[in-house]
Amino acid sequence: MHVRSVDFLKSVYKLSQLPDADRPEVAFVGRSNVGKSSFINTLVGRKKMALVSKDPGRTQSINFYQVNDVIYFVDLPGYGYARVPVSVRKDWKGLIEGYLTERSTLKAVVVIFDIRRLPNEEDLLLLSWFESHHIPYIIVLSKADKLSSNKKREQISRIGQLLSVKTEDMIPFSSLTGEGKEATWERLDKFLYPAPLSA
Ligand SMILES: Nc1nc2c(ncn2[C@@H]2O[C@H](COP(=O)(O)OP(=O)(O)O)[C@@H](O)[C@H]2O)c(=O)[nH]1
Ligand SMILES: [Mg+2]
Repeated sequence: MHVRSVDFLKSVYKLSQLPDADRPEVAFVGRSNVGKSSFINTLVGRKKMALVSKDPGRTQSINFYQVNDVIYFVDLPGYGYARVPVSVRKDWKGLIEGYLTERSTLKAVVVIFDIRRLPNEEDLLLLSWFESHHIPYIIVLSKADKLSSNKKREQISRIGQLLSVKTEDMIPFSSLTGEGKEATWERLDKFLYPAPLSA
């Protein structure tokens, strides 16, 4: 995908504020600090498109961006904050789960894990939640430049085992080197523009 334009559209705090579901969209999710903003920025070739949130304890929004005016990129609030008050977490849950289950034009969710961390129970729950709701997802392993190639292979294999995902189905990514950018777009394009069933 050649990205010609990226424009911030709006921040959504309630389901009633969602923009019209009139084009294919991809959503991005990951823990705070996993490299989600850097990943999105690298993908679209912009330095500072995604908003960088300084305070994960505050209520966050779902942020919509238009890419080439034909698709939406949707930046979801992070998950997995032990310090967030229960009431705030409930609000997020309602907003994010409502969005993910009801959005007819959502083609795939990109789930970002730090390649150096082993996924925990919460990460596994997130993926099984996607499975049970038939929401397609892509796994990206961020900060791949931080590991040697041996260590990287080892880590990809361990993460794959834990998640029951084939190693080739996960994309090692680095916003520093650009590794994984093309592979991610190839995968996304298939979800955004599926081949017609009959020619
Ligand atoms: N070495 C390296 N650092 C990264 C990479 N991606 C993000 N970071 C760093 O990780 C920190 C968090 O990144 P950010 O994109 O703001 O994460 P977010 O909180 O998930 O949006 C920042 O200090 C980034 O510079 C990467 O691919 N390689
Ligand atoms: Mg961010």
